[in-house]
Amino acid sequence: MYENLFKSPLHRVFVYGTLKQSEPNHGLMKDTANGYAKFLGLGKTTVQYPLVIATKYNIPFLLKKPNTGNYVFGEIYDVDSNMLKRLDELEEHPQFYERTEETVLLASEAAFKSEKTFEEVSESTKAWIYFLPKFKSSLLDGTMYKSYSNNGSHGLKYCEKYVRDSSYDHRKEVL
Ligand code: PCA
Repeated sequence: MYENLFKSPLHRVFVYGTLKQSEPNHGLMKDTANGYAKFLGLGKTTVQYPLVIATKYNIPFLLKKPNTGNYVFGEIYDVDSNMLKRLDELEEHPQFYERTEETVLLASEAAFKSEKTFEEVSESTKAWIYFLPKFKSSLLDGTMYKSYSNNGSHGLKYCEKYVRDSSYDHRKEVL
């Protein structure tokens, strides 16, 4: 498996939604059949963006509207090209979500637990983020989160892809 690292460059990804640890799509990143993924630490955006939960499937979206919403927390991984391809398939990049490379802060989990601020214990790095580039402006009327959890007090449980109604186009709710 590691020999693939010689063939495949690594790509740094900031995940903020269902791909995080303990969230519904994290299994995809843990499955070595999909490629390689190494957890580097916690991440925080250096620009405010709206993080919303939308559609009847309760999908988290980071909206490409800088300087609106919050500095959003997530997790940062280095992944190989095979894994990146799987992530792109899941997020339907670039037809639905679109990933762009952004400057983010990276902190080890241990450092985050100290008394210091995230900014004090983190370093700046570039990472790919899956955004919704174009969206209905009504999405900005709802709650904007600082971080995503499927089990949050919002009660908006994510509906996984395999149980969705194939005749229903949820994209119409947000595009
Ligand atoms: N998965 C991607 C984008 C939104 C989602 O649920 C992520 O976790 O970053």
